[in-house]
Amino acid sequence: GLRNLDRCVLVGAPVQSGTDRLGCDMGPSAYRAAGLPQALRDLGLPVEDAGTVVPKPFDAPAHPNRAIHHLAETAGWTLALAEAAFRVSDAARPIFLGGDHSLSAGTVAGMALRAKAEGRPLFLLWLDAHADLHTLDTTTSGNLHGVPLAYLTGRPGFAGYFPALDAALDPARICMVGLRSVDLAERAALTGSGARVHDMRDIDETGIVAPLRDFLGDVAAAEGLLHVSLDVDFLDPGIAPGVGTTVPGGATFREAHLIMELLHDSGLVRSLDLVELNPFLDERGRTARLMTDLAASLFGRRILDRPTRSF
Ligand code: EXY
Ligand code: MN
Ligand code: MN
Ligand code: MN
Repeated sequence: GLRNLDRCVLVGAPVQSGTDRLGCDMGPSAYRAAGLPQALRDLGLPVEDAGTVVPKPFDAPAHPNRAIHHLAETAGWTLALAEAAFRVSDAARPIFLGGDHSLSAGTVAGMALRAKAEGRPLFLLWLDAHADLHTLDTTTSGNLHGVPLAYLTGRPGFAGYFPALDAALDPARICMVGLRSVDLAERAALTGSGARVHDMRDIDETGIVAPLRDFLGDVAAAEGLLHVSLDVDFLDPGIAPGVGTTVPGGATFREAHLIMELLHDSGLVRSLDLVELNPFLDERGRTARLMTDLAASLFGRRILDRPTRSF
């Protein structure tokens, strides 16, 4: 589609209420310090800075699971980010600068409504070492960055504690890549869910190209739009140390760039989350710069010109 010609809109989402570490609220500044706006302008893309979202008040009762922290604050971010995403122009591609992965509860919900307003189904590519599929009842860490996909797919127990969803996301429209740390309760939810799940063993055995091309072909066939949610911990900690939940054996620099280039070639990407960067844990900004490079590849940066392949 013509998606690649639209302008980019940077939306600051300094959310850290989903983790029990501080630092993710410095993420948006770190992307700006790493030169993300200029890297996109260097590609000839108009770049608009929509500024920084602030959480809305959300009156949630205390939850019986006493491990959960910052529930009302995180639900307030979800409400604010869903509204911010829904308000994005149909001629602009938002890049949500996180902030921890709980922000995706809002951005994906809002983008699904935006896509619906444009008459298109929203598909989701979840690049992450983790499934983020805990419910408020199954989480043991109480960190709400581990629940966004459960909320978005309508798993039980969120009503009253999180904003009501317009519609649950059909797991058949979700592709997860990079899994290597999945808790028991999440495995049960994944089995038979209908989501396409590619853990790191799949990537090692079959590579990323075929499963990604297959998924993108289905998005194109459904005249859908794609939201990409890129968690820093999808990448190997050796190249991306600036994150609080590192898991050994992540994606390499080249695997990640290849995914971004295939996504750009598809012309299907509507929006992007860059999540879980914690600059306090980074090493002289190298993780912020890597994520900036990956975003530039997603928006079209290339070494050589080559014919793009339609899907
Ligand atoms: N599953 C673990 C938990 O629920 O605490 C780890 C979650 C990490 C979530 C990060 C954002 O990907
Ligand atoms: Mn995550
Ligand atoms: Mn993760
Ligand atoms: Mn905790």
